Amino acid sequence: MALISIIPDFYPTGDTRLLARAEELKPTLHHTIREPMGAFKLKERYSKEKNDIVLHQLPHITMGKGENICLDFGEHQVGYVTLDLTYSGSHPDAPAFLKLKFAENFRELSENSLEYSGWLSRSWIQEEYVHVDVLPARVTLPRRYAFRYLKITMMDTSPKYKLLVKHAECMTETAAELEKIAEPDTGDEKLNRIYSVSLKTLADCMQEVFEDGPKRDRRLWVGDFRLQALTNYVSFKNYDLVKRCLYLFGGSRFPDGRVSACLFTKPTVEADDTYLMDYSLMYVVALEEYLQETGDEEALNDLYDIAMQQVEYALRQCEAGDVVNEQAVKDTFIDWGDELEKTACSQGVLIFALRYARRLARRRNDWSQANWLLQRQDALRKAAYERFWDEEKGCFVSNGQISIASQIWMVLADVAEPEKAAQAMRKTLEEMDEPAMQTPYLHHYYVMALLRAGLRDEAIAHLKNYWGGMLDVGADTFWECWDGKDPDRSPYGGSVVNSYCHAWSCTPAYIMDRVLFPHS
Ligand code: RAM
Repeated sequence: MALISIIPDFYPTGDTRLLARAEELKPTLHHTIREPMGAFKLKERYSKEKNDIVLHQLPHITMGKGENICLDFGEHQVGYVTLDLTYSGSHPDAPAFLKLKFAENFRELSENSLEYSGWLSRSWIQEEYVHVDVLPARVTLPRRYAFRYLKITMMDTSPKYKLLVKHAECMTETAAELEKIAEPDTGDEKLNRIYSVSLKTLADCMQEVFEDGPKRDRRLWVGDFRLQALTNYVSFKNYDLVKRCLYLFGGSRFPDGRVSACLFTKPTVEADDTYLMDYSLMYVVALEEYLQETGDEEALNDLYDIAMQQVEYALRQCEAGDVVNEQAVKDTFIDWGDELEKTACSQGVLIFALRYARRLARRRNDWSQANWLLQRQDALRKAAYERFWDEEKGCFVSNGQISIASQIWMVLADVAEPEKAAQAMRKTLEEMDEPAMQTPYLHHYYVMALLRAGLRDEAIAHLKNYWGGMLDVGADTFWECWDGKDPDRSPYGGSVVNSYCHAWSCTPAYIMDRVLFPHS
């Protein structure tokens, strides 16, 4: 499923007051210098076999035409790279022509980007061709990269000299201060590691906004943002960054007031012409959760109407019969994958968001709105139960399809009574394979639905199994997409553009801290 929305003559709103407030809340970025912890050569340019190099010998290892050296920075980095290059042999009589490839994990390092032909731009692949005219040289690359490995391939030199990589460093950049966070102590080694890696994932995505991924798309998406904000509350507690993002989304919207699914901040703040109904509803949820944490009256006053616009728009999509219409379903993301029938999910997200919208209305003492939202919530919940609950099958069925995603959103929306919710969720454990859940985004909501249905042990097991599965195959930050049964899976037609440090996978720390093992 390609998600490409192009609206001709799209002119998003620009609320200068909200955007000015967002600007004031811009975070300080912290920088650290990191050097490689190891190095190796790949046997062939795209091979998975490697020969290790003793690091202190690196400045003496020469590179001739076609040879490569891979620097291993030990863990995922986000930042700017500087290389000190020199030569051995005669004076260089031709430029050094290098290819630099940055990779978030080892798998990506040995992929040949020329084989990629997916629907997402190949320009996301982090590779550069560089000519160095004069050696020795200090080369500082202008782009910010997200990587653990840097492969330097000597595309061409001349027979008269060889290249030496004397030194390399990365100036990392993040709005988070990971070193100030205490080590987790869950009593379970795997959970501890999952906790730490989830915070490392979040830290690397915390830049001038909560980015979805520092490799790609490097921008604010509402669905990712809500999960980042939650995890931030149990860790870095950067409330201003959350507020900034709420104001950015509020400050540039669709002309009819809808919150865009994502937005650009450079060169100026501009909403993308992509609307996802579930994402715009997550704006409402994120605002209410932010207020739970901070009680920030200014934000409530400034953003309340915008939040209400989102639910009101979504509610207009289900005027006939209290079930979302086809357009709403088309506008709903939930997860990647074409096979998923999303009617129940779309309805579920709306009911879920109404719970938060009602809380907002109560905070604002807007009682008539709160009352109206309650009535709509009840009507939608009743309609959902009638339309989707299948007594014989003992679970929710969405237009003939039984999926885990439908159970998740019906359960999170409290559509069925607790016993039936538990029955439906148990069925997901036993017999619902297809359509498979594809991303940690949906897996997060899966864990939350298991917990809501009272299946705590199953939720913990899933957390360990799914996020732990990424650790088992070498993750040091959590990924955008992971399916242990299909490790090559990519929503984009090629895993070389997948992001391996992705915001929506950062929630295990939140789940452990707030839900599984809350501090007394
Ligand atoms: C992708 C991004 C982002 C997600 C959207 C729907 O492009 O990875 O994280 O929110 O899809």
